[in-house]
Amino acid sequence: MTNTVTTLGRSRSVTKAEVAHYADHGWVKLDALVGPETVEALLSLARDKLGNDADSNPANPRRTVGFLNSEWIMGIEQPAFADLIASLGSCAKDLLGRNVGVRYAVDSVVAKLPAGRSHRHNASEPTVIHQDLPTWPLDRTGGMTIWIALADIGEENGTMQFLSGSHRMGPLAGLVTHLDRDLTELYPRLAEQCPSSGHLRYKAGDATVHADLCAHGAGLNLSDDPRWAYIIIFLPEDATWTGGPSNQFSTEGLTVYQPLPDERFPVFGGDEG
Ligand SMILES: O=C(O)CCC(=O)C(=O)O
Repeated sequence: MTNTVTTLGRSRSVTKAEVAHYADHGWVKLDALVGPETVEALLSLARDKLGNDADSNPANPRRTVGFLNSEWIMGIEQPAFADLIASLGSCAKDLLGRNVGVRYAVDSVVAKLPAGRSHRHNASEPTVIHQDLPTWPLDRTGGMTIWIALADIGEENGTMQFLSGSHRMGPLAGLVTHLDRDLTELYPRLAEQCPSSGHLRYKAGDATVHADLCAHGAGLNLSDDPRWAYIIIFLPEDATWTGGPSNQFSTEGLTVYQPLPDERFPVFGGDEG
């Protein structure tokens, strides 16, 4: 691990208005969630993991999608991440809107590669509009992804759009079953029922949070640079494992219909948190 990660700082907290937006729409934009030093350290870590071109790491058999190159960070195991992850956990707890804590699941650095070039990794496709929960082996909703931009980016870089209100539509389909088709093709009324946020613009350090049932997708990265982000997933503390596989987190040692073990998936904002 490089010493750059020693500069990781805490995120800010979320406001009441942001909590209300998330509850209503299933996603929220959090401007300036983390500071410039933290962005710089995370970007440097991302470059260490994926290479400056975001295309130099070995092929990863776990990765099944063609729209991202990614590597797990497992910041939870590194003291330098403690403040950052605890503060993001506190944001997630406020957004969850239930009287239980949130559980860290996994964190990663991800990059969408520039379109129209040949790359080692197949990671330059548009992000198909999908929900996350149908491919997570869990018995309940409430999980969320905090997605932090590590550079200034907009639609031309292939940023995400969110279908507002789709978090209330129930599980519609698992991404693995519609990898080449948007959910809006499977459900033609979805786009009119759940209007799009439009492809968002982020400054470095801005973030979005999307609920595990909020449909989201992204276009092509038409710029010359990789679209870098740090993402972290929190789950409701009481979610239990249904016994299925996951390419998001390791299921080794989990017990069916029991919550994930605290040692590997620590809880923030629970009874003791
Ligand atoms: O970064 C992207 O384009 C997609 C990310 C995504 O689907 C997710 O974080 O759930």
